[in-house]
Amino acid sequence: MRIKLINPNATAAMTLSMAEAARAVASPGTIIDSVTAASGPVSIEGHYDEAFAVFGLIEAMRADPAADAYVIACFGDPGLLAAREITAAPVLGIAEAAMHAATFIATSFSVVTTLDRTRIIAEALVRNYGMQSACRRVRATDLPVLALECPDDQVNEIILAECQRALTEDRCGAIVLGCAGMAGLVDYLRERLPVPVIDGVTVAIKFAEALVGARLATSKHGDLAYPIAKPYLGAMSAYAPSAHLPGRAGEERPEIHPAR
Ligand code: 2AL
Repeated sequence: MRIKLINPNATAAMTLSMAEAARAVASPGTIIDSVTAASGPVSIEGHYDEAFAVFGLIEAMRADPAADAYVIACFGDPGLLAAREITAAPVLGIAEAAMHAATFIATSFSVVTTLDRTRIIAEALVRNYGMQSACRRVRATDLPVLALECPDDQVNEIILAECQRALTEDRCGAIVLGCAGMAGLVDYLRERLPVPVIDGVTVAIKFAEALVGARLATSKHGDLAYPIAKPYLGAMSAYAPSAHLPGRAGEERPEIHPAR
């Protein structure tokens, strides 16, 4: 199977580190096909960044409609439901995947993320995903996302110290890493912390493999049905959903809803 790992920010160095983490856990028959957003913000650290990152995400999906599953590798899960609308393949967001993984192996978790404003966005995701009873706290490190691009000892120590505070102050049973850029830190943190450390990129890959293996596709009924065909005006015209849903010969799953 081929999983499209999409970094919705435009920083290629981050894509490389998350792809390495993904390939380290992928099953032998799984191809991790990673891609960096061709347009949009270099890091996603707020609502405005998220709104514009969705264009790069959708472009990446449209450029590759035949992937078996898609992983959106940003902890804000930007555009997750929009992405699920345009394909029948499973689409995983790393925040949702990580929080669910945490509840399978612990009764509580804390999230350690980047900036304080990102903390507030992650708290909203916790509520949105119904994780309030399991999530003890979302903690910020005040590190900008791009500080994780090639983390040095100081960055590693800041994240480790926040994880340690989570254990003593929140008494959580697991740590969820709140940024895709932290995927390469898992081994460093696991060696130093007595609880499971969950990186959303790797668990999203494993969930994607499980869903494809179980022959489960994204529902095309109700709000995840393909978008309603209509014109989009002005600069957004290229993103207008088309009226027809071409299926590839011999495939049940229709391709991603193309532009007209
Ligand atoms: C992120 C992330 O994972 N990638 C990015 O650009 N921004 N989210 C975050 N919480 O810092």
